[in-house]
Amino acid sequence: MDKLLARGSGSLSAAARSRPRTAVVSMMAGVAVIAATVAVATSASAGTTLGASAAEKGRYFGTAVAANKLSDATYVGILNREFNMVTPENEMKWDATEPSQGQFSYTSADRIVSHAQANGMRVRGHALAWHSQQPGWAQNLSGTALRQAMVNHITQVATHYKGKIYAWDVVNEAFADSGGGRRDSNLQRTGNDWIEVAFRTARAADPAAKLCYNDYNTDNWTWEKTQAVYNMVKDFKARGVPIDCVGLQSHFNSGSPYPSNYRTTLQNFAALGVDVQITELDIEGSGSTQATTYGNVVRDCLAVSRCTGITVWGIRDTDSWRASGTPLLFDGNGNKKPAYTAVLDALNAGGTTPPP
Ligand code: G2I
Repeated sequence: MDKLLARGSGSLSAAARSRPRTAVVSMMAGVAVIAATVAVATSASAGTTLGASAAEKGRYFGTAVAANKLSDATYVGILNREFNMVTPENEMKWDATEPSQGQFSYTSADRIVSHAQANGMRVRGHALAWHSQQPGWAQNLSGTALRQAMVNHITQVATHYKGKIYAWDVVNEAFADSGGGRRDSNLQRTGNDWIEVAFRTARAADPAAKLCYNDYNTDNWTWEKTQAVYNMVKDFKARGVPIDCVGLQSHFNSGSPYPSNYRTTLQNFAALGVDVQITELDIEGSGSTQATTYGNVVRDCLAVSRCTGITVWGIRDTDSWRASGTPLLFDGNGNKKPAYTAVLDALNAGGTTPPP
């Protein structure tokens, strides 16, 4: 148990989520009875929800959450039952948190963080520095002024959430889709060191948060973009730039399919001495084909000891940024899809082996 808690695993959240069910008993009985009831409730939920099953493997299972859906009872019911990590889908981005320069706005993001804390879920922060979803004032800056604005933004936001974030996507999508280089952006034009400056700034503001580099199309080991990110992480580790994790977004579809070497990619990043997290998983398709791919992704993560968790990019297909591709685990009515069952079965396979 200590080991699970020390890793900050979902065992804590499984216990937390069992509390409402035990409330009546708790009022009537003594400490020993409460403890026994919690234990029974916890083991009863293990293996039957994504979060509890992932926790049994020393991992988390998360979802992107939109603050404006927290009033949707079906949505919240699934969220609270199945997940033990959340990522604000848009609410922590630069345009949301600093709409005017130096004026910070945390209402929507705070709502998600409060919901997570009240329900025993942890939070992945997304994202501190990104070329997209910048407020207009930042889009219009360049050079030293933009660099200073980025540093101030990271300092302010990471300080506001200090102690509440399991992992930050410090920098998002900084590499070009082809050619093996950086993506051109206003941030890139402030100097090639902008990424390491972002990581050092985040570390100074919240030393306990894991600091991640997050990107898409970095799943196939043979792709130039994957190699480019790998080389940056290797360089950061060699030079002592503070980086703790790599996020593979893993948005899969016919143009960017699940690659057969995905496990190799996870293993190779992990071998650099960073955690690997699947941060925005969605897989377009339906039925058994989609379910098989979801199961493969879960099995790949479980095969790599430093693959510490999986986050899907939304709850129901209708919540997805790619809704027409029906890429998620629940249908529009909130019913479990075959993909859900494949994920749960993959998480439960092999019994209750201890976390790696
Ligand atoms: O594009 C999928 C994801 C790729 N990786 C980074 C993620 O941050 C990104 O998430 C998506 C959100 O799922 C969308 O919800 O990021 C999009 C923006 O880049 C989000 O879309 C935006 C719309 O473009 C806006 O028009 C809208 O106001 O969502 C906003 C809030 O609903």
